[in-house]
Amino acid sequence: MQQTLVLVKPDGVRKNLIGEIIARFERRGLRVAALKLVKITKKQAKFHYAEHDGKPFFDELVDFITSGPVAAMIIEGENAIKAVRRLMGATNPLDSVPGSIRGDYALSIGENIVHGSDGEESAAREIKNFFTPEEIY
Ligand code: IDP
Ligand code: MG
Repeated sequence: MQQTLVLVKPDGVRKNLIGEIIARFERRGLRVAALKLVKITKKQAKFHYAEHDGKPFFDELVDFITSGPVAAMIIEGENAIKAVRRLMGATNPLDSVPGSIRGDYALSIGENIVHGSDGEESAAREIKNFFTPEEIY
């Protein structure tokens, strides 16, 4: 059993896609173990995206992810990390297959609707950045 951190990013929230995205995970057989709407701080955003610090798009990324509320959730299930990444589609929506979340709802790499942890280590770090143990069911 794995847990992964998923964010419906501010563009996904603005487009009223929270329910649609959660439904795709649930229908696949994955479970919501924690869920909340939050406007994240710059500090929290920089920690979340620490691996990208120094890249040319880093400041833009932090500005965007803090531009409005995100729907933060822990998705749990067998191989949840990979299953969620596959459901999300490729990072650049132009390469995401239709049928994936990004392939259906996004066109721009900077505004690609959804985040999902890319491995067990990042999932553990990212979950701690968003949820206390008491918030996880
Ligand atoms: P991921 O979200 O698919 O894991 P990452 O490589 O971890 O992709 O990048 C984090 C986020 O940063 C992406 O979802 C995307 O929104 C943004 N991003 C990645 N590469 C670029 C880029 O070259 N230009 C602008 N934004 C980018
Ligand atoms: Mg990533």
